Amino acid sequence: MRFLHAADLHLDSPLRGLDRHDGAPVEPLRSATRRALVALVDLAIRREVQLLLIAGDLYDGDWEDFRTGLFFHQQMMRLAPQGIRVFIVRGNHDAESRITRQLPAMPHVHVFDSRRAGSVDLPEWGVAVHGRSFSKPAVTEDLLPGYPAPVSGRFNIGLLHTGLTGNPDHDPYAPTTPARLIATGYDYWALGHIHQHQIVQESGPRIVFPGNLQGRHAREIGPKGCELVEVDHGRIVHREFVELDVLRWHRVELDLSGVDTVDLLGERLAAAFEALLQPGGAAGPAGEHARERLHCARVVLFGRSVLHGAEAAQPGLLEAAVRAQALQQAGRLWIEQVRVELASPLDRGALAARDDALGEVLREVDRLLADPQALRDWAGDALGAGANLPHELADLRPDRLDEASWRALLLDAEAMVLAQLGRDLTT
Ligand SMILES: [Mn+2]
Repeated sequence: MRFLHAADLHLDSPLRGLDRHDGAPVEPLRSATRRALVALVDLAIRREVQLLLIAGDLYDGDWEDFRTGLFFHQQMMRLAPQGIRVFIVRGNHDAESRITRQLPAMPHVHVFDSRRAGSVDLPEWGVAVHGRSFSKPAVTEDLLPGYPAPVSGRFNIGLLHTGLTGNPDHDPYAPTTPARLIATGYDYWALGHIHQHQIVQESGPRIVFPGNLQGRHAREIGPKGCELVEVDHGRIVHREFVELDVLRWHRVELDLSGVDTVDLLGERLAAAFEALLQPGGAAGPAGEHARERLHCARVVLFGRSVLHGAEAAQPGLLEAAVRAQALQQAGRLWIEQVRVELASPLDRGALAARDDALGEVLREVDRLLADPQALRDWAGDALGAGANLPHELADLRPDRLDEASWRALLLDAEAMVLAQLGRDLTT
């Protein structure tokens, strides 16, 4: 007997503003959760499983219209002729009270009740499945005490949407402990809610969060998919995590210490992107599906580099360099965001201590940063009141800028000075 365990599909999850990014692949982003579901159903058919388990948050929230529900129906109907049964619990995102629209039930798809835990015995496969849905989004009590005793002689599977003992990224819904899961005497706990793949316990019973099926934004990085489990005579004889995400999120952190030209930056980026997209690397195993996968990266540039000054002189330079390099990857890589966290290669502390004009400038910057009123007075003296600014730029008048803006301007100016000096001091 084989089964798939998936959770947190968040079907038709909205883009959360991603489509506003420059050059964003809007359609691939928008359809990703649907295509991952198609990949899940493909896998169920190809590997000839008997059961598909979905441990909550199948939907992201109430359907905008009936299309979301119809799409799910359409995919589930592909499983019916194969004799594959589907078992679902509702989670906080698709709790009974949240989903107002409804479609007719499908005979091979069982959604567990939210009022009490229920069981379905499947003697033909030697399996019993137990579960309970969320009635409302914020379930704060432990749902476990209501779960039925294991059916003797069966491989007992429990479905539960739970924050378990707590996770900083997720609401602590339906909290419970591994010890209590173990005490039920079940053989497998199919959990959902935590979006990161996590094997809570290898065996006795096996307790697993498969993670979400498809990452939805730049913080949900790495491979996403489901668990495939094979049971023989009541024992797990094989298990694997199968990557099903059609679009994968990455965080690329690049240390630019010693990288002092845009060309060299390009070389470093090319190497980093090649490594990322290489089959078997972060891009996942080789194969047809892997080649079709789109990769989305947030790039963080850090370290001490004179490029810090080049960026200060020409804001946007480094982001443009990163995006240009990503374009070399033939449409397989989209840069979601570039974060420039570079520092000047010069030892600022040592420079500020110098007994010359440069040291004096840096000491003056420090003095102004420490004293908001002094900064305001100095800026007023240096720039005047801005009376000559055209009307449409009135927001930039010195008397209208807040303290944070002044500090940012001052640091930008310092970066430009140091960049110029950096060139002089390092050549
Ligand atoms: Mn959830």
